Amino acid sequence: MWRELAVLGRDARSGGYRRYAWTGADTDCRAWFRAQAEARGLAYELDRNGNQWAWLNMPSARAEGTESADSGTVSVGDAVVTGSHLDSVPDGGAFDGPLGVVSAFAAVDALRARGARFAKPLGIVNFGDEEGARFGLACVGSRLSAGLLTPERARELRDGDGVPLPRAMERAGYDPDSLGADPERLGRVGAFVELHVEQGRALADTAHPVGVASAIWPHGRWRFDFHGEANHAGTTRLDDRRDPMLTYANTVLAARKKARLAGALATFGKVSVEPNGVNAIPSLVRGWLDSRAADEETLASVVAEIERAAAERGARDGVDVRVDRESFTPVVEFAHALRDRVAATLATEGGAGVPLLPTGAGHDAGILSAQVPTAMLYVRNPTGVSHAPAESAEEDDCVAGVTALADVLEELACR
Ligand code: HGY
Ligand code: MN
Ligand code: MN
Ligand code: MN
Repeated sequence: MWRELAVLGRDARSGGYRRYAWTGADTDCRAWFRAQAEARGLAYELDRNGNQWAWLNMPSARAEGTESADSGTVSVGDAVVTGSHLDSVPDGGAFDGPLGVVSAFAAVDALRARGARFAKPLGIVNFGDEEGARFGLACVGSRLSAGLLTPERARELRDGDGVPLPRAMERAGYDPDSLGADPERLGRVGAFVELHVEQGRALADTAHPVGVASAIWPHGRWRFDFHGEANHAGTTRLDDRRDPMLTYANTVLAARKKARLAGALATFGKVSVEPNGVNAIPSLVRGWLDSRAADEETLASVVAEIERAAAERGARDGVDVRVDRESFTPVVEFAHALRDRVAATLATEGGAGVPLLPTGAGHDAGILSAQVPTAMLYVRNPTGVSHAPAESAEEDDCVAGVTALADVLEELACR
């Protein structure tokens, strides 16, 4: 199962993955998901936002305790759901996302082999466009379903070539008219457990192949537009230039300094330049800031300081700076009751506790946590690298992850 998936959307030169939402690689991954579901006799469903579901035992559309969809509120059903995403960042690793989906199917196989008897519906989900690599907003599928992204705003999203999200969906054979909150489907879910490769080195030097998530740092994306004046690289005196690249470069340095002082993170990982000619001073540099911190106050103040530094430098350079917040995800503290139950299930005999880890990485589990009790398991990553081809996980640790996930699902769905 892993091998079939591992060839899809892989760049032969870098060894990284380019599985962007609604592209051919994404379509191939979706076909793989559906085939895995059908091969196991699971009931396959595509929801209104293009998220894929596979049910071992289907919950009724209106599970016990679910209020009317018209009320707008999601109340908690009793289904236990696991899964993650199959899309990737540019040149992403093999595990971020797919490990959670493959482990979900493998855990269902393990539970069947154990002869588990399910007291509750059990489902597997593949959330669409988690990374936001194409349209700039992360977790589009789960945000739409949770009502945290309006269909109007989703329809305005465009990729780098100007293709609107609805057009991209249509081209991939999906109906963009159906986008919207899905309280009825989410209302079936009583617990969502996402398994994910660890994206740092927190487990790498421990004896633990698996950890449990405690919290997700608040994080967001800000677009910085630096407007200067295009001119000739060979004839414009340095003092006469209004060079936005200079302002941008100083802003990157300031971001690093401010983030370090505050114990936060700040990254400019994407930049575009106009007109992008070797021998012309740019007219516009557009850089995207990704910033994260342990709490929202720190994050807000770091970003404000970076904005201030950009404006001050812009004034010196004759460059006009505009900043737009493109997305923001508040802090997530995973539901304590579910987290503690998961941790207790995984504690070894003799009581060695499983590590509880906070992370700066965003996840669909974080988006859903506002409405559904969610928990996450992390599988050790020996390189600690993620969002790059060197992302890794040992086979034994992946097996330990599947066993842990199966134990947790059994605890939650079979009692
Ligand atoms: O960028 C993130 O934190 C996530 O992996 N989407
Ligand atoms: Mn990721
Ligand atoms: Mn991920
Ligand atoms: Mn010339």
